[in-house]
Amino acid sequence: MRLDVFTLFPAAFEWYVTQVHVRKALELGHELAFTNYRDHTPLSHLQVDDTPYGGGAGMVLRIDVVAAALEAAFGVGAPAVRESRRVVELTPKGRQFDDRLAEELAEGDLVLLCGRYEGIDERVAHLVSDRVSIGPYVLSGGEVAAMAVSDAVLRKLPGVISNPESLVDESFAPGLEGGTEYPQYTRPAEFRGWTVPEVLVSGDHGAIARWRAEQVRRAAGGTD
Ligand code: 6GU
Repeated sequence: MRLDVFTLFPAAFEWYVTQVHVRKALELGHELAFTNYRDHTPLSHLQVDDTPYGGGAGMVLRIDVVAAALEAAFGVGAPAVRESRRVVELTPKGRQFDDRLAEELAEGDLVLLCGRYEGIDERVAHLVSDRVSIGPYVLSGGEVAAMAVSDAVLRKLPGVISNPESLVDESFAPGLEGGTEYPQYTRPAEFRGWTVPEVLVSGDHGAIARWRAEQVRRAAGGTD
């Protein structure tokens, strides 16, 4: 897939792109590109935002700036970009992101539009296919949300997680019927009197599997 992130702060992603699963995705031939809105602004003085019509606090990212950045990156009219890929505005007003949406977004090319300030001019609705939030709270910008979304999406690409076993039993995976993962322990077997469940050190793989399944059921609120 090709993943394009539009942001005023590409430097925010410098650490993120060094992560092993991101590098793995690139090795597998997937593409990751960052576009700084400011590099393509049609306005003078590198302006990208403006005061809100009707008054009020803060600044709003301009729609002409967002359109120019999309056009520079894709070489087609901005409204046409969503004909070939999902174009996602990251906004606290969006649909809440979840594992299923991560699967969906991993199916093709993807654009993530990060807002800043008070967000993007509402007319961005003409350019996007989706509006996505990562939870019911307000972040100062879309960058942290874009990292969360792209992290979850890249993990869905075949071969990005080298041990496919980690995906089978991962939280929310169908193997866990939408539940969260069972608890994990490692050495030491005892620390300050805190021990690990006996069954995990028993070597009885059947018993371990049953114990883990039980933990998943309990976490999901099951009764038996
Ligand atoms: Cl996607 N953006 C911002 N700015 N705040 C958020 C969010 C996104 N999701 C939750 N809060």
